[in-house]
Amino acid sequence: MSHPTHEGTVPWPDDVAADYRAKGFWLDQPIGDLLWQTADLRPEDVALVDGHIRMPYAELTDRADAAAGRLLALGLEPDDRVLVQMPNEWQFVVLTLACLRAGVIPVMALPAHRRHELTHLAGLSEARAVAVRQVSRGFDHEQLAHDLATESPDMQWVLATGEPGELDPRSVSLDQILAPGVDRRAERAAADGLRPHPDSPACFLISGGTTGLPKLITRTHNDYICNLRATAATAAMTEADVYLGTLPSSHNFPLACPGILGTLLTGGRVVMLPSPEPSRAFATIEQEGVTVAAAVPAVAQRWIEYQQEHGGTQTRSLRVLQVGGSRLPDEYAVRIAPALGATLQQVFGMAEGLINTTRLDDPIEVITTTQGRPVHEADEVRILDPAGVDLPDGEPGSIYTRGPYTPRGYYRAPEHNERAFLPDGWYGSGDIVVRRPDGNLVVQGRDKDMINRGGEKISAEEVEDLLYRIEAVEMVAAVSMPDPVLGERLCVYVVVKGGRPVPTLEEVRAVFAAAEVAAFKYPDRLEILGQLPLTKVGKIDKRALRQDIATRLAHPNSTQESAR
Ligand code: OOB
Repeated sequence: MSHPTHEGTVPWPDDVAADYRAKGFWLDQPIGDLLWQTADLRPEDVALVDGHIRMPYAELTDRADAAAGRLLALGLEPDDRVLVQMPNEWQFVVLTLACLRAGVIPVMALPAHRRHELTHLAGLSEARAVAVRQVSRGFDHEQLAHDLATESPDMQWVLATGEPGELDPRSVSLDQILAPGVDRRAERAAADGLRPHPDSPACFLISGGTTGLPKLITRTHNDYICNLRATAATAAMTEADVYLGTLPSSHNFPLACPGILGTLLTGGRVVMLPSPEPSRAFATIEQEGVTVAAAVPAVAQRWIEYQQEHGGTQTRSLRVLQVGGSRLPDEYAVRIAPALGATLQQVFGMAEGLINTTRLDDPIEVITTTQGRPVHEADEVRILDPAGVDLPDGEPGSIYTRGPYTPRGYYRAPEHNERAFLPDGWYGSGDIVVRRPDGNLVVQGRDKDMINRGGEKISAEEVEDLLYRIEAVEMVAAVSMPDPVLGERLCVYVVVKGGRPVPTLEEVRAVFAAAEVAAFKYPDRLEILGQLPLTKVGKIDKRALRQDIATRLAHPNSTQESAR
């Protein structure tokens, strides 16, 4: 099958791609084809649950096909991008499937993103439409979407749930787009005929990012199917499974590891919940007979504590609890099975590709102390020292990877690609990892300048750039500080220009709010220093600062500004 050339993406080399095809790792089918095959086998079975809505497979695929047709009728074309920012609700799933059918590419913005991030993502992807829930958690997404459309030269449509606003002629009712079809057979036939190229992007994911604003990651139909099938296999998914989607669905983990798409591909059922708050999550698990759920460590921790406080058997149906996104402390790992009655599956993954998991039948020691091993036989992993030399098992080093679902570069980011990828396509995630002789990986730290705040990734550079907008700021450094709940929080060190008033944490946070930045990037703590410590080569010594804040937290009687 010939390659389409997708400007801005970095293809796998031809010989590697041919090998992946020959071995059946790439099926050369669009995701829609496979998913619709699964759906056709069980039209009456409930595919998607959201509150009182219970949508059978037939209705899900009908709506998605009708929606695919309506998106194209609007004027969108295959390969056009739609910036999608929606909460966990059935509309997100139908819209995503419609895009996959039509070959329109969803750009998976996070619900927490605000003008700062969305403007960047819209510009970089040249999005022609934006899709939002009108108002979510008290925030007027529709208004912001209209502002984006006004400012972004490519953006022609604002798709919003609810009655189309009278704001301007670009408004389109997302409810109407996602409504049931009128002529089922015709809409199905039309969508069947679209079949996006399997090497074309199925979606754009957002990178956690270490430099400035987030990068876009193009995931092709071929690579994403490979990701879905491998992660569904390691979670032993079957059509009897009921998956609970509580993490924001646009993250790779709940979307595709196996997540929403992997569950649907297996013929199981997806239950959408807007938040992982324990009382509601537990009630839903019980009511819907949820068998598989995914959580970040902070959520798993809350679930364990809630269960221990309230007792009962609400989570009885839960077969697997996947935990990933940041390091799960071993002391919590051992408590999951006894408290929740589910097998823990640690997941060390990245939007850039490689997914590692523990296996359900692994010894308990592996499950509770490691982050597992690659899910696919063709995943390649190397652990390198700072000079780029391969390290033996047992020695910590930087992890590099290649494989059938790990793209070879970020979208339109040649300079950044030079830093993040080795010349022969190995992606360096910036995690410091030990590979044990049994092949399992243990994540020990990172050498990337990022803060992992409960699974949400914050680029230190992005935060520092924002801080320099403050007049009085002479020098800054953003570092992680340990936190018992989120694992890490964001601490900023600031040197103030001589004679200028020292800003408070509230003032700093107000600057971030005024810049309309996602709230998880607001600093949690501010430390003022006369000067920042430097390394021998004259760079800011962040290791010393992390040590400093850890010491201050351990001895909390120093004068400081804290958000907590
Ligand atoms: C997931 O994806 P991203 O793209 O938000 O973040 C990737 C980074 C990794 O490079 C690593 O630094 C960290 O998140 N991470 C973990 C981890 N899982 C992810 N660090 C320690 N232990 C873990 N278990 O976070 C993601 C994507 C797919 C599945 C699961 C997580």
